[in-house]
Amino acid sequence: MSKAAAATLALVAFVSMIFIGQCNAALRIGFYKGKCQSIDVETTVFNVIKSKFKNDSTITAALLRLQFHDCFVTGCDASLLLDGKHSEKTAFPNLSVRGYEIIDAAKAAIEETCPDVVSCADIIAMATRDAVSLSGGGRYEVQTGRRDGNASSSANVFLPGPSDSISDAIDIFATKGLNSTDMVFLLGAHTVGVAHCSFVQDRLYNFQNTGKPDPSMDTKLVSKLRRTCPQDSGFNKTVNLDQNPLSSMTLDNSYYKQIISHKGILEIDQNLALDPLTKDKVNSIANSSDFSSKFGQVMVKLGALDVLTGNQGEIRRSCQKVN
Ligand code: HEM
Ligand SMILES: *[C@@H]1O[C@H](CO)[C@@H](O)[C@H](O)[C@H]1NC(C)=O
Ligand SMILES: *[C@@H]1O[C@H](CO)[C@@H](O)[C@H](O)[C@H]1NC(C)=O
Ligand SMILES: *[C@@H]1O[C@H](CO)[C@@H](O)[C@H](O)[C@H]1NC(C)=O
Ligand SMILES: *[C@@H]1O[C@H](CO)[C@@H](O)[C@H](O)[C@H]1NC(C)=O
Ligand SMILES: *[C@@H]1O[C@H](CO)[C@@H](O)[C@H](O)[C@H]1NC(C)=O
Ligand SMILES: CC(=O)N[C@H]1CO[C@H](CO)[C@@H](O)[C@@H]1O
Repeated sequence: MSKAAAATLALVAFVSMIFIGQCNAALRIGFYKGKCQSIDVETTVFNVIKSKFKNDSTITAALLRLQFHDCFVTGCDASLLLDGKHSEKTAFPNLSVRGYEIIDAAKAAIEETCPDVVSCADIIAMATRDAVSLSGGGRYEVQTGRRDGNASSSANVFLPGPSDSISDAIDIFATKGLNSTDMVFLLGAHTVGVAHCSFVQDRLYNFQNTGKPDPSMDTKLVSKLRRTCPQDSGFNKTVNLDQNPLSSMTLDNSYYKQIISHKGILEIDQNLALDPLTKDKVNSIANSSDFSSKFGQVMVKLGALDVLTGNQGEIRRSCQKVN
C-alpha cells in the first residue's frame, strides 16, 4: 500500500470513528426529560409494563426476544414492528416472536399526552428494561434517543439458529460488535421464557440422525421433555428454557447452572456450557452474584446497535406502519 493510500485509509477510519461516536453520543440516558411537559415518559412506560406484567409475567421473555430480533436486523429501529407482506416479522425466526401488543399499549399511553415525540424503538428498550426488573433482574439505566426506521424486509433477517455451532454464533455476534463474553451474557436471557417442542424434537428422538437422543442431555430431562413433547407435538407445546422450576420465570443466573448440569433446552444452550470457547465464562457466571448488573450492561450494548439518531429516521405515529 502506498503512503498516500495508507494516509487516506487512516483518515477514513478516523472520520468514521467520529461519525459512529456521534451517532452513539446522541443516545443518552434521560433523552426525553422535559420533552413531554406534564408526563414523564419513562414512568408512563413503566406503569403500562407493570400492569401488563401483573396480568402475564411471561411478557419479560416476549420483550427480551423482541428486542434481540429487532436490534440484530438493521439495528434497533423498531423495523420488526412494521406490518407488511414481506416485513421482518414474517420471516421464519420471527414467527413466534410475541409482545407486539405490549409495545402498542405503551405507545398509545404516551401518544395520548405527548404525541409524535417518543420513538417505538425507544419504547422497546424501555419496556424490556422494565420487564427485566419486574422479573427480578437488575434495573439498568436505559439510553434513549433512537428514531424509527422506515423499512422492514424479511430478506434482511439473518439470525443465529438453535443448532448453530458456538463458533458460528460468535462470528454472527461479532458482526454486530458483540464479543463472545457479550454473547454468553445475552444468552442468559434464556433464563426466562419457552421454546416450542419443534426446536428440541431432534434432541429428544433423533439427534443428528442417530435415532437416539442427544447424549449431552441429562437422561432424566430427556424422559421429562418427551412427556411434554411427544414425537409429533410440532409447534403446539412449549417447554421452559430454564429447567429450574423455582426460577424459570426469574431473571437470574439459574440458566447457567442448568446448562452445566446438562439441562440445556436448545442445542446452542447446551453447547455454551461445553464448548471450550465459552465454558469458562459459563462456569464463572454460574458461580457469581453479579449476573444482574452484567446482564443490564450487555442489554444496553445490544440496544445501541446501529441506531438511528438525530434527524435520521422518524418518530412513527403507529408502531406498525411508517408515517
Ligand atoms: C445464538 C443466539 C440465539 C439463538 C440461536 C436463540 C434461539 C431461540 C429459540 C429457537 C427460541 C425458541 C423460540 C420459540 O420456540 O418460540 C428462543 C427463545 C427465546 N430467546 Fe433466544 N436465541 C438466541 C439469543 C437470544 C438473545 C440474545 C436473547 C435476548 C437478549 C434471547 C431471548 C430469548 C427469549 C427470552 C426466549 C423465550 C421467548 C418466549 O418465551 O416467548 N435469545 N431463542
Ligand atoms: C392478559 O394475559 C393474557 C395472556 O396470558 C392475554 O391474552 C390478555 O390479552 C392479557 N390481558 C391484558 C389486559 O393485557
Ligand atoms: C467484551 O466486551 C466487553 C464490553 O462489552 C468487555 O468488558 C470485555 O472485556 C470484552 N471481552 C472480550 C473477551 O473481548
Ligand atoms: C395443534 O393445535 C391445533 C389447534 O389447537 C390443532 O388443530 C392441531 O391438530 C394440533 N397439532 C398437533 C400436531 O397436535
Ligand atoms: C463454584 O465455586 C465452587 C467453590 O469455589 C467450586 O467448588 C465449584 O466447582 C464452582 N462451580 C463452577 C460451576 O465453577
Ligand atoms: C427512509 O429512511 C432513509 C434513511 O433513513 C431515507 O434515506 C429515506 O428517504 C426514507 N424513505 C422514506 C420513504 O421516508
Ligand atoms: C407469517 C407471519 O407473519 N406470521 C406471524 C408473525 O408474527 C405476527 C405477530 O405475532 C403474526 O401476526 C403473524 O401471523
